[in-house]
Amino acid sequence: MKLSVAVAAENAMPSAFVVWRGFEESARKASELGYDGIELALKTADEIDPDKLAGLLDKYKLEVSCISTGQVFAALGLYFTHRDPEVRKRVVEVFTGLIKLAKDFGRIINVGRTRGFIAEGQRREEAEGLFLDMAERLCEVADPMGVTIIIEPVNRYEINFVNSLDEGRELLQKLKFGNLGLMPDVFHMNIEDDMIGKSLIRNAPWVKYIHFADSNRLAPGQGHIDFDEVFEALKKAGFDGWASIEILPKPDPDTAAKQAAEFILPRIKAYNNSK
Ligand code: LER
Ligand code: MN
Repeated sequence: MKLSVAVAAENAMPSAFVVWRGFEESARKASELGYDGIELALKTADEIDPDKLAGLLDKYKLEVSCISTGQVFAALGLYFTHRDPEVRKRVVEVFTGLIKLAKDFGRIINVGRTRGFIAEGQRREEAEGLFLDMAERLCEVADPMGVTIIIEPVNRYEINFVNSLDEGRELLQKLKFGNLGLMPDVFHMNIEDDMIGKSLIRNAPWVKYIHFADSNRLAPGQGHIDFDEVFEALKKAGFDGWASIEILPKPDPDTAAKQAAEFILPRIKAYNNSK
């Protein structure tokens, strides 16, 4: 398992849910704290110059763990279940750009709030149908580029569609693509899933990446999530992917990132040594 931290562009909106902003500064600080990579929260592919990014990664000995797309929803208002086909067309365009970028950086794209929601007056079946159609179109784009699309179950207070890992798995099982999986976030799982460990084990084949935050969304170790249970379950699930720190930047971004690294990195070291 490797550890990354969520970062965004300097000018990302307040709704960008990341620890640090500004790619160069974020990369430098992540590297200093011992992170293996950065998770890039982008709204469009042209927010970052691929050559500059490659240079940064090389300079700071980091990898991109994943490109995350919360800003596509929060800043651009684009999502899979939108009833307007023109909006869905734009979703495909924006995602195609991000998938092309992911081909060279991380090979994983997340779909969190961009999956959309069940709108007022919309039937669940309609939202689900739109979601499945969009997921299929994007898997077809991503598959030949070796990019995996991962769906993140998000708690009911943020969205009303795909809240738990079981719900996510049941939905994805309706699609016949190998480049599709789940991105559990233990903060959301603590609200929605029966037991974090049991759910991770039950959904093991679908778990491709994981977000770490504590129950209060502060750095792991600052709340009441049992991370020993999480690591034991991931071990039983045979997980060997990226974990990413996605927390509130409190009390300040540097302290939060340091607390997370100091709590999680020794556990990852023990986890990797116990193979
Ligand atoms: C995104 O990864 C996430 O966890 C959401 O809660 C952000 O709103
Ligand atoms: Mn998350």
